[in-house]
Amino acid sequence: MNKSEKWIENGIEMLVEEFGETTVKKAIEAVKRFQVEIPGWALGTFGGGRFGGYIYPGAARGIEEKLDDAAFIYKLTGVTKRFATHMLWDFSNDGMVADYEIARKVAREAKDRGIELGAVNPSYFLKGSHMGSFTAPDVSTQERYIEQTILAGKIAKDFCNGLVTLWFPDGSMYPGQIELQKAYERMKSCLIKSYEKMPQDITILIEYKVFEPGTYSTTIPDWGTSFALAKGLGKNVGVLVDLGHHHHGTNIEQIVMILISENMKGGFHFNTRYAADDDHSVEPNPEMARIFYQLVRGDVVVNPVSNKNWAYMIDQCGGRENRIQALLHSVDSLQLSLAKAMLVQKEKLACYQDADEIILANRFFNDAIINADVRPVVAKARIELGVPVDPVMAFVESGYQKKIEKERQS
Ligand code: AFD
Ligand code: MN
Ligand code: MN
Repeated sequence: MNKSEKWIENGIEMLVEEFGETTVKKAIEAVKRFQVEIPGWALGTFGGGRFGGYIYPGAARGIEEKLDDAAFIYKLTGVTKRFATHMLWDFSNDGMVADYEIARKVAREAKDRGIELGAVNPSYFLKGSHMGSFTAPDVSTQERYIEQTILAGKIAKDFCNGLVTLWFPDGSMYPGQIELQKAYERMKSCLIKSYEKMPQDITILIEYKVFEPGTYSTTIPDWGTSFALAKGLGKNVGVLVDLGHHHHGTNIEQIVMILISENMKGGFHFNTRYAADDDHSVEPNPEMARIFYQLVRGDVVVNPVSNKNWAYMIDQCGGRENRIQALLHSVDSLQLSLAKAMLVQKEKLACYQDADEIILANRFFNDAIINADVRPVVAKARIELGVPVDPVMAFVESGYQKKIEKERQS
C-alpha cells in the first residue's frame, strides 16, 4: 500500500466524518501502542514439510541470523521488539536439554541488535517425546521435561520478559491407545512439580489445541482444560489462545470474553486457520476484529497499566511463503484489526442493544468491524512512529531479501 499523504488524510477525514475525531484519534494511539512478539521459529530452516524439505531462500541458518531478521522486522514495524524462543531450538546443543549459558548469550545477541527476548517456549517435542512429555509413562522422560520447564522459568525471569508459554503435543492417535485419565493426571502432577520450582513472579500461559499431533485425543484440548489447570496452579498462570487450535465454528471471541470476565491471565498466538492448525499469516478478517473488540472492551490490550495487558505473540510458520513478508503481513493485519475494534462506539451500540434493535445493532457494529477502511489509521500511526507506511512493500524494496540470499548460501 504505497499510499500518498493525501490518500491518508482523505481516509482519516472520511473516518472522522463517520466515527468522530476522538474515536479516530484513540484508534491511531492504540495502533501506536500495540506490541506483538515475533516467533523465532518462523525465521529458521524449520518447516520444509511435504515439499521435499523445501527451505525458503535466505532462511536463517541459526539463532544469530534469526535475530538479524527479527531486528530488521522491528526496524520496519516499530512494534515487534520481542522475539519468542523455543528452548530446544534456540538454547540447546543436542535438542534434548537446554543450556542456561546459551540463553544468556542469545539474550545478549538480541540486545546487541536492539531487540529483546520475549516468551520462552519449553520444547515438549523432538527427540524422546514420541510417548509424550509430561504424560510419558517413563518417569525419567517426565523428569527431563520438568527440568526443562523449571529452567525455562529461570531463563524467562533472568534474561527475557518473564513469560513462559507451554504447549504440549501429548495425546493419542487411537481410542484405547492410552488411558486418557492417566495422561491427564500425569500432566497435572508434572505441571505442579514444575510450578513449585519456578519463579513465582513470572507469567505462565498454558496453550490448548483441539488436535495435532494426536488425532484421537490431545491431553490439553480446549480452553476449559487450560483454565482448570491454570486455576489449580496459581494467579500467575493463565490461558494461551492460538487461533488455529479450535474446531471450525468455535466462537473464539466468546472464549476471550469469559477469560477476561473470570480474571484469568491470557495471551494469544495469532495466525489464520483455513483448514486446521495451518499456522498461516494473520488475515484482517471479521473474526480477528471481533476478537480485538473483546480485548479492547476488556481493557487487556494497549492498557497503560502494562501488567493488565494480555501477552500477544504471532505463531506462524508457512513452508512456502517468504517468511519475513509473512510476518510483516501478520503485524499489518493485527494493527488493522485493532483499529477496527477501536472504532466501535460502545455507547451508541448500547442504545441499539437496549432497544432490542437486532439488525441495527449488527449493522452499526459491522460498520466498524467490517466496512470501515482503517488503512489510513494504521498508516497515520506508522508515520507518527517514524516507520514505513507499508512495511511489506518497504521490505520488498529494501534489498534485504537479496542480501540474505547471497550471504546465506546453505
Ligand atoms: C505449533 C503448535 C503450537 C505451538 C507452536 C510453537 O501447534 O501452536 O505454540 O508450535 O511451539 O504451532
Ligand atoms: Mn501456538
Ligand atoms: Mn499451532
